[in-house]
Amino acid sequence: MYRRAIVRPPGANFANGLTTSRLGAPDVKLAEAQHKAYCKALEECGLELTRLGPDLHHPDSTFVEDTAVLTRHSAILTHPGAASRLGEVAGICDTVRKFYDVVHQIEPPGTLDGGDVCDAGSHFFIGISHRTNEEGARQLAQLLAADGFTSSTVDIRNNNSILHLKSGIARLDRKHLVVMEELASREEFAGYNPIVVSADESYACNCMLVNDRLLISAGFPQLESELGRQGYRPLPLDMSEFRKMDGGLSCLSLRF
Ligand code: CIR
Repeated sequence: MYRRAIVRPPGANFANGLTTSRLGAPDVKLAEAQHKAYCKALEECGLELTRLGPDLHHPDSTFVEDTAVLTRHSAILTHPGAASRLGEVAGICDTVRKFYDVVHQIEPPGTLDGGDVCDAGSHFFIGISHRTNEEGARQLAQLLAADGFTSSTVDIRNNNSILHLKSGIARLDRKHLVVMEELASREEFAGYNPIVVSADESYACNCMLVNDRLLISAGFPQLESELGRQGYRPLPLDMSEFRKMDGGLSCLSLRF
């Protein structure tokens, strides 16, 4: 069960953030409205929100998930792989310390984005991507191991359509993993019943189970109905403006 989440709305310069998508510039007002709806959905799932103010020094700072990995034992502040995002960590640190006595930090030359870290219960999948390097993954694995968690890496550097591991997978529970076609046959995920997402709905892989609801991007009917068939309760949210900046549902919050 999650009880809390940390969120930060997009700032007026959100459109100046990093992106590889060719979907055009985001409409900042619409992004703000979508962010409000996202926060409301988290509250409907029973979470108490800590709402940070917009950070105009960092246009990507609404994607708070990349700045920390929060487990039931400790918080691990990351060292993001994009230079323009490094300063975001200082902006989240004090908030994380309010909730965690034990706070670690990924140190250079390690780089790590929270979007590459998939919490699978007592195990963590760590994506090696163009943002998270092997040294960052090694440091995280060591910190997790000290708390009794196991971990394994998943190299996604050849999967050009995804920025982070969690752009392509979502672990729902002990049995179910939502996974994009390209990653579905990876041996790392043997042991799960894969819910394979077709290439045309791949963006929707980044969904998240928050207590009794499954938050999913709106506009992906095949995955939404499949999840319904499997007994989940999908709660669709419009993410169009965040998608334009390569962001998904999970990136917009730190849940714990
Ligand atoms: C970036 O390129 O870093 C941002 N524009 C998007 C980050 C999305 N975060 C995530 O998937 N965890």
